[in-house]
Amino acid sequence: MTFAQLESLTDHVSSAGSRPHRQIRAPYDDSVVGTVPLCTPEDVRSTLDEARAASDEWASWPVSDRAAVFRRFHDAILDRRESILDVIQTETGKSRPDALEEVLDAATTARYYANLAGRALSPTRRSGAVPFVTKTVERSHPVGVVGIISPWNYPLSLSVSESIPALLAGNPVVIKPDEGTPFTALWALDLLRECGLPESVLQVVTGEGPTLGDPLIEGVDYVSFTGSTEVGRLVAETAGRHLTDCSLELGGKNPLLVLDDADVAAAARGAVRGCFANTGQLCISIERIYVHESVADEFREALVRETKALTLDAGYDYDHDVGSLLDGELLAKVEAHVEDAVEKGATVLTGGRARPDLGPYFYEPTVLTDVTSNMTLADEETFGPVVSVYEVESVSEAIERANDSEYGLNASVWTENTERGEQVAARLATGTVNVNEAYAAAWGSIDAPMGGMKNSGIGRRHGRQGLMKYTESQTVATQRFDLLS
Ligand code: TXE
Repeated sequence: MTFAQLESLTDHVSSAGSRPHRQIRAPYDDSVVGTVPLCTPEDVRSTLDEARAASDEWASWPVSDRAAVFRRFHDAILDRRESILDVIQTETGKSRPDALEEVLDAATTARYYANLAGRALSPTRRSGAVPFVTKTVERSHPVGVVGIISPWNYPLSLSVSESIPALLAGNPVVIKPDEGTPFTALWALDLLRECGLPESVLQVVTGEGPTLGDPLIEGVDYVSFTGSTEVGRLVAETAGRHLTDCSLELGGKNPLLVLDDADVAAAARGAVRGCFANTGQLCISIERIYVHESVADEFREALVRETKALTLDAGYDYDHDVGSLLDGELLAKVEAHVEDAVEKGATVLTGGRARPDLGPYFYEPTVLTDVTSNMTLADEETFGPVVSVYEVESVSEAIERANDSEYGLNASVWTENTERGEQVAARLATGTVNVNEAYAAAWGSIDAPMGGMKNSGIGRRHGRQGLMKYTESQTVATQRFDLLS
């Protein structure tokens, strides 16, 4: 898409013309690809007023009419995928296959919730206090206006896909995308309006999180946040002061366990996908591997071979597996983590260096060993293409070390005995566990909840929970005294 086409998307942002603008850069080459308005707290408040004014009308739409919008969106986004893939890649620098995952996620989410909403939102008969005399019904009402604060790593999935269940439940939504990656959400907003979504029902405010966060959280009835644990705490504090419900999907330091009876070649292939998908900038990405000593040599060798086989480059085609990091700040963090580890005695098995010849923020997929607890990356999230491999003597040790983290988002277990894998899964303190897969089984299942334990967050997305969190349940119990007399 051209500069002018991207800029025209900002017509959807309230007060767009009159505000200072921020330049948006393409990570592949650091070129400026467009500018977006920096909205003010006042813009957020007026956008929320507009959303609130649209609440009753939107809630009065039959669920089947709301669902029809998202069925059209499902088909439309797949038809126009080449265009949205270009936008996602332009502003994130990710590879084409990684961008495609987001588009498929948006389409699947639209279709899944369009099918589920009618059933899930229908009034449900419950047991009455006095059987036959009390008719007790649970109803699901929209929660009100929903605010979504989303990060840059999945600019479509974590903003627009997340808005779909909220909208289907009858709520207007205001999205605040990450300041550096706003065009994806604006592109999808444009398409949703074309598919019949009324203008005030979904809106996007662009600008800085610290400026727009509080006015957004203070003015909504539910906040969905995805981002860092640090900012998640601030969001929860503000929401708590206003007794506003929220869900938070935060960081991770996700472990992968290779048991002594694993198919080692398959585990290595799975680990490579788990560690380096989206250049490691993925909340459920694998950053720690615990491998049983009896298969450790074979596993390390296979992991290094598979990692070296990955292609790293810029390009708007399907020729490359791994793309760029987002920006210089993230590159500096990845470099600092690896340098600190190496200085303290870690060994680089492959990778371990930036690739300025490919673009300003490229970093090679990196496998480390000899990592010890005094190194920053031992427990801090790197959020880049870096994984540490540790040898363990037993399954119990692997489980104990996997659970020894402030985070609890995702885990992976590899064993030829799937029953054993499920037993290990039950002992892992993470919101999702993939047995003989690294992350795709849980991420790919739109019908099952995903989210974090411990400092990885509160609440779940996907599945029935991902819809019902955007509702208030109301119990109506009607007594029929005439039946008693
Ligand atoms: O996140 P931030 P960043 C982790 C990852 C990454 C680190 C920092 O480790 O390196 O967080 O990333 C908005 N009130 N994850 O800086 O700052 C901001 O504008 C309200 C894990 O991008 O948390 C953006 O829209 N909102 C993660 C969103 O919060 C505020 C994904 C996320 O930004 C705000 C991303 C404030 N005071 C990062 N300050 C995952 N789980 O996938 C900022 N924001």
